[in-house]
Amino acid sequence: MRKEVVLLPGDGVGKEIMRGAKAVLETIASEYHHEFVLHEHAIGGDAIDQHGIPLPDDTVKACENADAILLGAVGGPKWDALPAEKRPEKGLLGIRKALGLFANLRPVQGFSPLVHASPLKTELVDGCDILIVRELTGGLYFGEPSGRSEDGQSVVDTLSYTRKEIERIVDKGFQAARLRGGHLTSVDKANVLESSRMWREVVNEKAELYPDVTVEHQLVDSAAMKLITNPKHFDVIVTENLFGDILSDEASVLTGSLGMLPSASVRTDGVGLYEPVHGSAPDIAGKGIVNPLGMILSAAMMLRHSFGMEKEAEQIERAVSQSLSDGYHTRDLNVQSGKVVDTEGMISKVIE
Ligand code: GGG
Repeated sequence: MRKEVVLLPGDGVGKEIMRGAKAVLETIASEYHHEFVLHEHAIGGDAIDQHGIPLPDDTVKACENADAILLGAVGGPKWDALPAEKRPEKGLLGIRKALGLFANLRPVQGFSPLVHASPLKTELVDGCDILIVRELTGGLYFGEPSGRSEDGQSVVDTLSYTRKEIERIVDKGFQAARLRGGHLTSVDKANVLESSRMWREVVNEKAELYPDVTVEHQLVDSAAMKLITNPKHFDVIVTENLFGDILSDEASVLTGSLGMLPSASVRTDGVGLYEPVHGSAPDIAGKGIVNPLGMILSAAMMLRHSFGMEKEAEQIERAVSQSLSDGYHTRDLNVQSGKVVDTEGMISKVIE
């Protein structure tokens, strides 16, 4: 198969982890006789430095024409003083919006060699397998008005959703729960927020269409607590943009490191964007020590979801698991035994 893939390395550790994705794609291409044509474009702070804006038109065009997109990370202190609309993060939010990528799938799956890497008790995390389905193009991150008053003394952000936007993401949650044989937890803040009350109404309506899925509602505060006190309670979690962003970082504790989590941002059909859940990690950028596995696992998700390459995706996941079983890990993982390797070392082990 021949596939056109746009690479958006972005900022901070973005370029270092993208090396890992490129290396696994090259290896898969040569083993399975595929051709991945890789086109690199700028986004975030990198695009601000090169073109003065976080999301240049040619990046959007290239993404629209691609078969899939791989993104590293955006943001960093270098651009902190910029006004909100010019910041690197606007590039990431903008590409999701421009492509209509409303559903962000964040699997939280522990690799057994890392079961002791989590600060939580082993019996809590062993066998954990959760999918967080996060709404990605609405809510507080996009609502208008958003900004600061002229005198700088007040601020506003707006949490808005249309019923249609809620329906399509809730459907994604139910479909995912159905495929996984079952249980959906809808997370909201319906005791306080009007948007959450509509969210709950939609979930109850949709539940009738998916009688094979058991559904429960949880308030986000208690869901956050339960995620680390009883994580095995959860199978699929569906939630709005901000709650999903926060809960998925929290859930990464179950896997031992935020550096382990991949994600897929998709729409009903067409192009998908794949990126690790973590950000640009400016504190370790350029040191060659970042964990590349979240990025490599995102490339595996791309092969599976966008190209239907199940065998190839499984091979990458097995290679990651094998490298960890062989004792190799980056220093973000709190593993007592084994060998600490740098980013390149980890990439080489997976390729091997
Ligand atoms: N790879 C994810 C990333 O770059 N995160 C930084 C960020 O701005 N995240 C906001 C979000 O994911 O909505």
